[in-house]
Amino acid sequence: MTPAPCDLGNSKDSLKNSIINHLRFTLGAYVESASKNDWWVATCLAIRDRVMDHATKSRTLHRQSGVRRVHYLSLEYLMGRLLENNLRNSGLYESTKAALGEMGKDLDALLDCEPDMGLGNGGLGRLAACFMDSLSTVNLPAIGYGIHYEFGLFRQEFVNGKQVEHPDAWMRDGSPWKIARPSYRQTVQLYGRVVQKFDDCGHPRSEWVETKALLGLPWDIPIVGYDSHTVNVLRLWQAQADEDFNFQVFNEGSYVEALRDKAIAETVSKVLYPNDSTESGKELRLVQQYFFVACSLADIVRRFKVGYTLPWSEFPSKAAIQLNDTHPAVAIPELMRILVDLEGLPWNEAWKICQETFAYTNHTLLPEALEMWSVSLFERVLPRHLQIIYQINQLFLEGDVEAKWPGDSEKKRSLSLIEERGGKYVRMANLSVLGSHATNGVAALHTRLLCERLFADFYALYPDRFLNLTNGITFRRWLDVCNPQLSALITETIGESWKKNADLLRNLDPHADDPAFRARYAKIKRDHKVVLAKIIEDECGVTVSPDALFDVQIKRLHEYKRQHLNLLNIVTLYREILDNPNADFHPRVFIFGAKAAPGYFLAKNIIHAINAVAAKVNNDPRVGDKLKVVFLPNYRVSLAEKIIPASDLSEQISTAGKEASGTGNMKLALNGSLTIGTLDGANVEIEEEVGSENIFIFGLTVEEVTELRAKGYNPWDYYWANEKLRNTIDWISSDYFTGNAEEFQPLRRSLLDHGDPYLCLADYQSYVDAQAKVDATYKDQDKWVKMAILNTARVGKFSSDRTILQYAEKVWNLPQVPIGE
Ligand code: GL7
Repeated sequence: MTPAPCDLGNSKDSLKNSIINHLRFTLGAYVESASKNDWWVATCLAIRDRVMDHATKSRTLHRQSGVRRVHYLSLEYLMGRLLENNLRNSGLYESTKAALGEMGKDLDALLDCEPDMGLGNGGLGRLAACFMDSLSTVNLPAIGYGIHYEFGLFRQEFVNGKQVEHPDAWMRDGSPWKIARPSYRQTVQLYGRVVQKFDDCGHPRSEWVETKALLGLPWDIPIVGYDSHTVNVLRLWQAQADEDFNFQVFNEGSYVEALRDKAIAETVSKVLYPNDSTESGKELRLVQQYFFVACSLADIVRRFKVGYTLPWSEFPSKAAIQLNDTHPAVAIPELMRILVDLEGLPWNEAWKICQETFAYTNHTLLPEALEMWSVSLFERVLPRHLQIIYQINQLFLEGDVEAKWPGDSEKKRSLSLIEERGGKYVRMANLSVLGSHATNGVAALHTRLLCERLFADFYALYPDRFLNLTNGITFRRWLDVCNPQLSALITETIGESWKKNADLLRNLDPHADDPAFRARYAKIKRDHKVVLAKIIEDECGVTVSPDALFDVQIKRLHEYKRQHLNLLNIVTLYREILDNPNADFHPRVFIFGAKAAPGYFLAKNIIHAINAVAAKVNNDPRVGDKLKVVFLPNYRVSLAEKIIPASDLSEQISTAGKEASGTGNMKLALNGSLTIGTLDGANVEIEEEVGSENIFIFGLTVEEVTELRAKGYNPWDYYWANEKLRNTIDWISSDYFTGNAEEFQPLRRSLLDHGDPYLCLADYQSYVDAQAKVDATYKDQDKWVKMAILNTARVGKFSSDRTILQYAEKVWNLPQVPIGE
């Protein structure tokens, strides 16, 4: 008997029925007495029902049509909240709001029930989330693979101005978006040793034996595209023990002992490493990387085997695999192991398949962020993979490298997959370049520096493998969801098509000259500032005026991002206000949001310094409303969504050559926040797009930085030559701000005694001058609003739809596959 189809219509009444049904039958609650959280869960489930059918349809169509799929491997996905995004993307926002409204519930209030899905550290993880949105929107067959962390990035609190970390139990109550797929569970091996055996034909085969086993349970999260029926999935692996517990020990009465292994196994997917750009060498991290890579590859291979009866040489025509940084690079030796050891392919054939399958995105030039694993650790955890890496290396050095540079041992040293100086390490970046057919940087400048510096020798060997794919952001979340008022004004002015073709935003350009349009645009900004002022009041206890200039720096806390340069300017302004109370200075609120890696001492010292300066400035009656400084705790995606639409000025002030791209810069510019920034990362391209008259560029260029360093940079020269700078640094490191002159000595020492590695002092005056220009410009509100509108109008290039279509064309060779109703 065919069951009656359930009513999954999109009308208000259908949605109402679905929500009520979920309240009653899934949650066991009555409409009259259900909690706010129950309503939120029931609403998510009603939407999920409508989405799941399309997920199944997408998967079936992708399989039946036999198209190539891309598999995005990333250790991080910073998804934030999903309900509003899914509602807006699927066009169900209005009907759901109406349905809930009829039942006396306010949708917007329910949205706040959702905990952020914070399975990432910063830009790299959020990029993966934006890419998932774009992949579904532009109808590309894709699967995202990652780890189902029980705890995401830590929750941050300030105690006496200092960062304190708390666990983020984002899914303590489960999540209505994820669906377990136990039938696709995988088993992963670890540790053990390798033995040489011979197969029935007498060929040698390596076998990995005496290993420990771990299970991977996949959880699927549907990814809803905008105005598209493609629903791809994000598949996250949860680690489980091989057996629930050891029966023998259990029978002897050691119940607790018996469960120990289970607990150890589960630590593998317990927590996201809270490091941004740094730190490797932790065994658990390597185990995490291999665990999710092995599960994902087994899943991809399973799909290839059940879907087709094709020779292995056709594998790359069905599966593209993108490595999001080097974190999943162990996938390269893992695929070799599968092909050579398990499937019996000759080495060269397997290697060709690998290179055709993989592509690698590099996200950083920072030397300390380039992953290296000690050979001894690698050998213990993944003995067979180390052998494979050695063999890849030997063939490479004796083959292509020797052919190009005969007898040149220096070249071999630099290109080797093994670093030999100061202990032996596996260089994951070199492995990634060598095992892929494409390596890309994430902004034009970054890619140029990859080719000229980091991978210069690889570039000389394989110039065609390198390309630039400038990052992007999804305009749905970063405009439509976080700023629906501006989104509506744009749609009213130029039509709706910009949501799928961001270049059309250029049609707003002429409206910058229309005073009526400017007034509406300015009002939307001010309304957001009122909302943010309320959040600041609630979170920081500081009253700020929405008429002040909101100056925003939101990003991870890192010396290269130079929050401390921002602080130097703030303290300079503070002093100027005290020295010259009648100066014509437009009131300003400096707003920070940033988490520091828990073990990054100087970053934490900088947070403390900003909070200490804030406490003084905000309570100094001589300053009044002219200057306020606030550090919003627990910066995360959902907070970014509130700050970005309310920002006037966007701080993108990294040392030139350090920020690979940046993506916050794009989000802020899109929402009409003008950039003050260096010629670093994607700032360079933002300037090209918006025009140099609509951005505040300052500071040394990459070439000037190199030159200065070559000459010998001495921060003391700047300190002695610039009285304002000297006073500022001395003041911060006095006892004025905390009563204890020792407190910020680490910061002072870094800036002076330790050589100011990120050149804050060298860029100080140029930054202060640029800030003065900002102040002067802001006083001319007509001009400022015009510049803001032109930023919104001209950043269409930075849509992640454009980025993803470039990946599809230039790297993955993927067709767009629209899914019908
Ligand atoms: C980063 C870069 O630092 C950042 O500039 C870039 O925008 C982002 C996405 O490509 O990747 N690299 C990195 O290791 N992290 C980043 O955010 C953590």
